Amino acid sequence: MISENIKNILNEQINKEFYSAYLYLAMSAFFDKMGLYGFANWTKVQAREEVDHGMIIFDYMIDRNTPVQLKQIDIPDTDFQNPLQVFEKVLDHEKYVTSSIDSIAKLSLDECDLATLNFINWYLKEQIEEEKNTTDIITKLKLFGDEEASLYLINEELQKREYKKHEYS
Ligand code: OFO
Repeated sequence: MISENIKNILNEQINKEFYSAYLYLAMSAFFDKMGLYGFANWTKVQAREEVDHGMIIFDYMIDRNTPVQLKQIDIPDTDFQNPLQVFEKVLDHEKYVTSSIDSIAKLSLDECDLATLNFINWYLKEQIEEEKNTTDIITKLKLFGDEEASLYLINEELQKREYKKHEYS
């Protein structure tokens, strides 16, 4: 049986994952408007992965016979100016999500809920990848992003990202 504290923190995390999807969709719309379709594609694919992250927690709670409480999703930040500034926001956001996942791991440990600890381990690994992918894009933007030709090439690279349903493993 999942404790009240774990139930609450998992419900909050579902909300954070769906907020992440909203945030990436807002970014995708911004890039689309700028004509940066590769950036728009990358952020839209990420939005779909965030929905998968939320659904994986949803399914875990159902499997553990724990009540799911869907909370209101905040309006995402839309103060976007240019690709570098947007990806810096992405990194800040993903660091915030990493700290929430860390809190779930810590609470699971404190409460000796080893099943949830084992479950959340997948998210800990996922966050390492998300922060790394974002940092790589920021590095490229800082090195080359000011030149139009380079921005075009980065945009082409981001266009290649394809959505694959994120499966829990
Ligand atoms: Fe769900 O990892 Fe990003 O936010």
